[in-house]
Amino acid sequence: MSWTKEDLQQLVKTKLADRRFIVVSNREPYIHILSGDEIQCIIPASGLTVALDPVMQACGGVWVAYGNGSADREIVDEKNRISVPPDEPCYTLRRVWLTKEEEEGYYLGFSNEALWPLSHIAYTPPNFDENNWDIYKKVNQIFADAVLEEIGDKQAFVFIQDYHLALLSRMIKAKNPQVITAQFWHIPWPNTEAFRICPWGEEILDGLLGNDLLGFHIRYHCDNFLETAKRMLESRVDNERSAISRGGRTTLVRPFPISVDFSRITRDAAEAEVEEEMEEIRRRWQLGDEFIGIGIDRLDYTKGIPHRLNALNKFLAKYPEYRGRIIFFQLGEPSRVHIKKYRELNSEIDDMVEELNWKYQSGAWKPIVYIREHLSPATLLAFNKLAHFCIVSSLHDGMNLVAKEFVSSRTDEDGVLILSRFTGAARELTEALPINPYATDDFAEAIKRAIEMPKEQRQARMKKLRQVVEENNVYRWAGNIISELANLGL
Ligand code: GDG
Repeated sequence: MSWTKEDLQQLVKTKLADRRFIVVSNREPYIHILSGDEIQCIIPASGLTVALDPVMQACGGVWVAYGNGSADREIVDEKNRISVPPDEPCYTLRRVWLTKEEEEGYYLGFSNEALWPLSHIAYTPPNFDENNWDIYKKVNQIFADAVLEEIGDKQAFVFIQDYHLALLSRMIKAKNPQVITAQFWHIPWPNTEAFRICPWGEEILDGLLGNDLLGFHIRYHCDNFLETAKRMLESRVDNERSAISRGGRTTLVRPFPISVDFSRITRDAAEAEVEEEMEEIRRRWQLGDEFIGIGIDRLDYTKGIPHRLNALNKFLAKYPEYRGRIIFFQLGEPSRVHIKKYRELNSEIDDMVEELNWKYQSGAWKPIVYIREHLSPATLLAFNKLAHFCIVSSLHDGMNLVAKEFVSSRTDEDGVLILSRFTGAARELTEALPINPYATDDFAEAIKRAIEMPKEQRQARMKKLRQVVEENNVYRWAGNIISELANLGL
C-alpha cells in the first residue's frame, strides 16, 4: 500500500499531538533573490529540500534554515519568519543569518571541503582546517539558539538534517533535555578506515549520538556508523538492536530510504505547461527522431559526469552508426563554485564537451548539448518525459533523487534508467540498467542496450520501477521516521 499526504497528516496528528514539529537544515526550501527591481522566489537544486518540502507541507510546523538569498532579509517579519510556499502558505520558514566568514568556515570550509569528501569515496581528499572547525561549532550553536527560541516552553520534536549540523542535537539538549531529536544523514557514512582520518571524528560521533534516532538511507551506512562508533568512541554498541548507548542515553540507528512525492510528480508531468515546454525544447534544438539521452545533476564531482562523457565517447567511437542519431542533454546547475575543486570540475566538463562535439560533429548535429543553468521544475519534467534514457552515474551517492524523479515522471511507462551501482537508489531500483561508472566499456554497452531495448521490455521494467517508487514514496519515509520515534514512547 502506498502512503499518502493524508496518511502522514493523520500520523503526525496522533503521534506528535501538541508537540512542536521543527525541521532544521542548512539549505532553505525557498530562496528569495533580487532580479532587477523585483523579488523572485526560487527552489534550490538540492535533494534534501526537494524531499522535505512535501513533508512540511503535509505536517506544518517550523523549518529553520540559513537565509542566503539576496532578498531573503527584505521579505521576513521581525522574527525572521515567512510563510511558505509562496502560492499556498502552510508552514513557517525561520531564517538564520550568517556572516560571510561564517558561511566560508562552516559551509564551504568544514561541511563541504572536509565532511563531504570524507563521507563520499570519490578520491577527493578532505581538507581539515582548525579555523573552519571552530566556525562550524560556532554556527551549530547559532542554529541551536534559533531552534531553542522556536521551541520556547513547549514540548518539541526536532528533525535535524544532514552533515552541516552534526553537533546540534547535543547543543539543544544541553539547554532543554526534554526535546526529542532525530537526525537524517543524507550522504553515505564511510567505513571506519576512511572516517578515522578526521581530526575531530570523536566530537562529531559524540554530537550525532545526542540524537534519539539517527537515520541513513541504507543498512550498509548504518552498519558503517555502528562499526565506527564501536572502534572510535567509548560506547556500547548493540548490533542486534542497531543501537548505541553512551552516557546513559541510547541512540537508535535505522535505515530510511528517502524518496520523492510520486503522485505529485505524476500529476505535474501531465500539466499543459510541461507539454508546452516539450514542444519548445523540440523546436529550440530542432529535434527529429534522434534518441534523446539526459543527465540532470547538481554539478558535483561525486556525480560522475566526466565518467559519463567518457562512456558516451566510447559509445560513439565503437558504434559509428549512431553518430547523427543520438543527442545527449547534460543539464547541470553550478554548485559550491567558491570551492576550487568545483571550479576545476566545471572546466573539466566544459573541455570534455567541447572535445567530444568537435570530434564527432557533422553538419548541424552535435552529440552533446550542455545546459549549465538553474532550470524550472517544468523544464526538468519536460526533459524527463522526452528522454529515451536517463543516466545517473554517481561515483558514490547517498540515494539520488534524480533517478526517482525520472521514474515518477514517466506516466507513459517508457524510458530506460541507467543507474550507478554506487547510489543508494540502486538497492531499490533493480529494474534499471546497472553500471559501474569507472568501467567505461561496460558503461558504453549499457548505453547501447538502453537505446536498442525493445519497447515491451522497456515498459515492463518501467512499470516495475514505478511501482517501487509509488510504494516507497517520501510520505512513507517521513511516516516511518515518526512511527519509529513514537515507538520510543514519544
Ligand atoms: C543529497 C544526497 C540524496 C538539479 N538541477 C536542477 C534541479 N535539480 C534537482 C534534482 C533533484 C535535486 O536537485 C538533486 O538531488 P540528488 O538526490 O540527486 O542529490 P543531492 O543534492 O546531492 O542530495 C543524495 C539527497 O540528498 C536526499 O537525501 O538523494 O544522495 O547527495 O531533485 O531534480 N532542480 C531545479 N533546477 C535545476 O536546474 N529546480
